[in-house]
Amino acid sequence: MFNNDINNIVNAAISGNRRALSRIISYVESDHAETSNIISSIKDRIWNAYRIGITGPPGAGKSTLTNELTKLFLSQNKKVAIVAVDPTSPFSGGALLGDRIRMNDIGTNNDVFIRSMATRGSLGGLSKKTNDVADILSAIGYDIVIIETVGVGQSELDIATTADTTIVAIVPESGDSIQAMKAGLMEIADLYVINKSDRPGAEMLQTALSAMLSLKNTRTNDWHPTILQTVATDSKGITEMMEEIFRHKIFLEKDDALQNKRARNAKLRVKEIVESILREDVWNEKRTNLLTEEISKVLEGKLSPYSLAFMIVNSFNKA
Ligand SMILES: Nc1nc2c(ncn2[C@@H]2O[C@H](COP(=O)(O)OP(=O)(O)O)[C@@H](O)[C@H]2O)c(=O)[nH]1
Ligand SMILES: [Mg+2]
Repeated sequence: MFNNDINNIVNAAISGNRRALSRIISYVESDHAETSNIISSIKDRIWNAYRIGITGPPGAGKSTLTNELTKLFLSQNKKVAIVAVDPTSPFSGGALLGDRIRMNDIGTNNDVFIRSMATRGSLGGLSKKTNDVADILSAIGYDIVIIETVGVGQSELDIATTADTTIVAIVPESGDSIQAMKAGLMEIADLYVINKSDRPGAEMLQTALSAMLSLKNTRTNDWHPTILQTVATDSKGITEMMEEIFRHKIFLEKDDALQNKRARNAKLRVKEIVESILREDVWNEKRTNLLTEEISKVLEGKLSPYSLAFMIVNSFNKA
């Protein structure tokens, strides 16, 4: 594909052509060779949107919260893009049916764009693709990009490397497991939302969580995560949730904290890209052959795995 074509599709997407936008997203999702050109062509616009990450266990109400939050943003004339990342879903590209149905009332709005992303059985590259898609949606002109990820394994931590504000959604039933809550999750949360607080146990969870948070070492100037109770299905607590997001945004925008956070995240991202380039580079035909040819010596005890690795690395340096 020529750069011209990419520019045409990107421009069409910017002027509101949703099919063009879907096409660009499909390119980066399928690891299309043009991904780097696509992102390069929008590089001066990728930071335009504010990025909100929402993570938590399956069924916590992340999609319902996102839906309600989006309605509020729309009432403030903001354009909202939603990326639903579900590594547990076997689907790819298209919409996750359940999410699509529930988000139906916002799904038909012209100022909302919803995209589901799933992996084909592997988690690898998902955070890279999520970043790419978030960049594209920012560049296209969405004011707010919301990224919903299911809190399983690494994906919940990855979200913090994309989001400006990270929300961790939990439910009263999480109370028992709150002690076991992963330290990593505690590090990334800017805002805790106890959803389904129409159910028993919300107060107890709030008390336990705030006790845990008070044990954390923080400096006075640090952001102190808030805990909110919501009932997403009744739109309860959603205004407060939005206000907290804006309060955090204002906090970050003071003293360059947002710039610093984005710089930290962008560094991780560039590192990840460098590693993927090197990884692809390293196992070319020559090195793959070298590995195949010499592996018998390792089995015969004539060459250590380390020596062979160094041989391969050195052939890399000479290449
Ligand atoms: N009782 C109650 N149910 C809720 C609430 N929020 C969401 N739900 C329901 O919980 C289920 C899972 O919600 P969903 O948003 O899909 O959760 P996700 O998997 O985290 O995205 C759905 O049936 C929702 O209607 C709430 O505040 N209270
Ligand atoms: Mg969901």
